[in-house]
Amino acid sequence: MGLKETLLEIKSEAERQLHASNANLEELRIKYLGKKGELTSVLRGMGQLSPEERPAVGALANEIRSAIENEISEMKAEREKKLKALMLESEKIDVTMPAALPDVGHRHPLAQAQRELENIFLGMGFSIVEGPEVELDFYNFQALNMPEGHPARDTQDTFYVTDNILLRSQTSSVQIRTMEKKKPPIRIISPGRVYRSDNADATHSPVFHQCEGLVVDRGITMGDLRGTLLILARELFGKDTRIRFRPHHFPYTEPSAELDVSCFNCGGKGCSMCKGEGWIEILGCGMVHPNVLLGCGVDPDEFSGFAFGVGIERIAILKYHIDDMRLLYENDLRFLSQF
Ligand code: 2NL
Repeated sequence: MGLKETLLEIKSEAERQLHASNANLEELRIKYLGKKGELTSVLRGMGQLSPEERPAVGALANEIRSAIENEISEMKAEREKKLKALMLESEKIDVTMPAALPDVGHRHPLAQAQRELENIFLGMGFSIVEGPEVELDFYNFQALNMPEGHPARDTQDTFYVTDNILLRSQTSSVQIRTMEKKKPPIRIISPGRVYRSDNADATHSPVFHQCEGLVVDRGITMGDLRGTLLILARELFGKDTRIRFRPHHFPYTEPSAELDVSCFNCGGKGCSMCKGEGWIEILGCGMVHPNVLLGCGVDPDEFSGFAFGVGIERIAILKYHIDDMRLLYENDLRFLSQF
């Protein structure tokens, strides 16, 4: 067989292989057109031809080479186009699809209760004041008419940093600091975290939250205290809520009282919520003791004031029907998402 026939044979074989299904185009390119490829080795044999034959065979070889070359690059381009179309189809993004919404949380029930208290008092013209949780013995006890050795210190036993520095057991310390700095009229609440050396159970926690209130001005009476707390009770538990004072004792108020609200569950008839009493205790209060005013540089002959302290956990538990305070600290979303 002459070179010409060999070339034509190569051409038709190349074409057959290229059009076989799943032909490996790169492999075939190397096989036919590469340095060690079939066309190259044929061209190497050109030396045996007579000078007259060479141009025609050379031209034919070149023609076949470029035909195969073109065929392969066209097929490659075709395949790439198909692949791209396939990818465009399969990776299509529908920008009109609704977005995956992030999980939206909400305020912790304790924070909700605190906000509610704050808003009620802001509405009555009170300001919100904050202060340190690590406090001097003076502001937590002495200034509140509880000198060293006073028995009431035991009921408010807390955690000590040194003999003189402790974690505040009530936010009254913030109000003492306010009275020291600012002349009456004073109308403030001080919400915040407080500490007691208590073991945790359904109704106690060594860390809890309190909102204290203080009003000092000329002519402030127990009537102002009652009116303020009645508004608080009605805002918290409904407009038909009634209140009553029960006599009590705190070293920092005189007289002192505990405040009950009529049961918001039964309206006062007696039920499981109020343990048959018709009344539920919600806070402690009283008229600021003259010794406390004097210690802060406020003249008790010119000014008088009332104060109260309410546990924020207590309000949250009552309002949201929570039966164990510890649930408020566990941060279990199955619990929290219910409020
Ligand atoms: C409670 C209720 C109370 C006060 C807190 C207070 C603050 C100042 C002066 C006088 Cl600066 N009193 N706060 C008054 C009565 C009750 O808390 O059950 N405490 C153990």
